[in-house]
Amino acid sequence: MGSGSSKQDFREIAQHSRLDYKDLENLLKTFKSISKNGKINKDALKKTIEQKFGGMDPTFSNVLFNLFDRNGDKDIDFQEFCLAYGYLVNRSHDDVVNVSFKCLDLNGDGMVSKGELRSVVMMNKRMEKYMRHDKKIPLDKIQLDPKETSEIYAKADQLFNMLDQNGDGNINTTEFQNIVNGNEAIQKVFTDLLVKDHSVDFFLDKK
Ligand SMILES: [Ca+2]
Ligand SMILES: [Ca+2]
Ligand SMILES: [Ca+2]
Repeated sequence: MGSGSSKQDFREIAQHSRLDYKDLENLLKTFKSISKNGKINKDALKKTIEQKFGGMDPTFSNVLFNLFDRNGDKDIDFQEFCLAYGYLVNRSHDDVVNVSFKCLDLNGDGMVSKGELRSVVMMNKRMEKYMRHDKKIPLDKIQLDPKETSEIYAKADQLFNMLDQNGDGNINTTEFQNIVNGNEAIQKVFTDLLVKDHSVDFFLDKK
């Protein structure tokens, strides 16, 4: 799909993203203000996040970018933008498994390492703290104390060991799908981990 957003496109996007027409109109405005030639690249996304958050956590911008760039071509088009937004807002989604995997695979090599899982869990914790401080401290200045950090790592590692079924130190897509598909509790963990509801206001200033 190109950058031209005809009524037909809108209908299709509305159906898939579970967003209403009004939402899509607002999103299109936001999308146009961030995008160049109908696409948002990683730099443009970073800049937008920086403006909102004062500072930028690299893990966070990677997770977000992976969440949006569904086909992995390193650009976010309008349809992807809406789908991810709908995912964040509605929290009822069919592709939690695939999206989660992409968000966790920060370097895009097709596997989730222990370090990547730790980073994402850590990012989530910092985001929580950031919200608790009323966004007064820039996100990249939020620090966790050693006790918090070791607790987070322990939790992340426990999850990692559960997912790494063959014990080779990486989670591949098959392992991930096997465990996460059939397990709603784990799906919920990932939904909570990846991006919180309050993160939705990155782009839209809802009145
Ligand atoms: Ca894309
Ligand atoms: Ca990886
Ligand atoms: Ca493995």
